[in-house]
Amino acid sequence: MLSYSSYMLTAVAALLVTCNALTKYPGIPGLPSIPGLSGRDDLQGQTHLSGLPKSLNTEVHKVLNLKHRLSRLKGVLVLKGKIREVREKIFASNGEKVDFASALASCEDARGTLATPMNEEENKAILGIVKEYNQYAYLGIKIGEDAGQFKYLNGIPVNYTKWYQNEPNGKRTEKCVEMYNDGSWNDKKCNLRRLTICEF
Ligand code: MAN
Ligand code: CA
Repeated sequence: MLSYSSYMLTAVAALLVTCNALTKYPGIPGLPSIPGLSGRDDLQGQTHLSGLPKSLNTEVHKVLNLKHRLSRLKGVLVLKGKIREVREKIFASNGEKVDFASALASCEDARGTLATPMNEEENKAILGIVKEYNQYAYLGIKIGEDAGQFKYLNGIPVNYTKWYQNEPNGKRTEKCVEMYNDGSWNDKKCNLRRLTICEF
């Protein structure tokens, strides 16, 4: 009993550690390695993870292969300007101008939500898309019904803002927020057509 559960613990720990190291792991057997990465740290050339039964070792390598493949696909999307990445977030647009509810619905249909800048870095990434299409965009921020406070779509009050001078000025009549093409924000009615930018 003890040996089986300790096996599983070792296996899970090894899987997590290995997955964690994967961003810099080019050493998938049968695949070309990435120049500039070498040495034991990145597991290059390691074909068997010690302490793992063969079947789990195979599973670990399948996961590593998938992660490696995903990071290459991500490279293609970044290269083609289809996505912008900020840490864990990915921003992308379908290029369509629609009202707030439709924009949110299309982001959610794609398993994302409307782009919601939580800091300057994210605001700049979204601004990049606004500039690329030269269209203002709705953000994932709405006025709360109660105190007229602006909130994220999960109901939490915003803790980063980039209001244009003298905004917000809609006095509860402008319940949505648009991003201008300098990255600043304006409270705005929700029924206009604005660029859809999602985050994933
Ligand atoms: C328009 C609207 C408002 C905005 C003002 C700024 O009236 O876009 O939301 O605050 O312009 O002058
Ligand atoms: Ca306004």
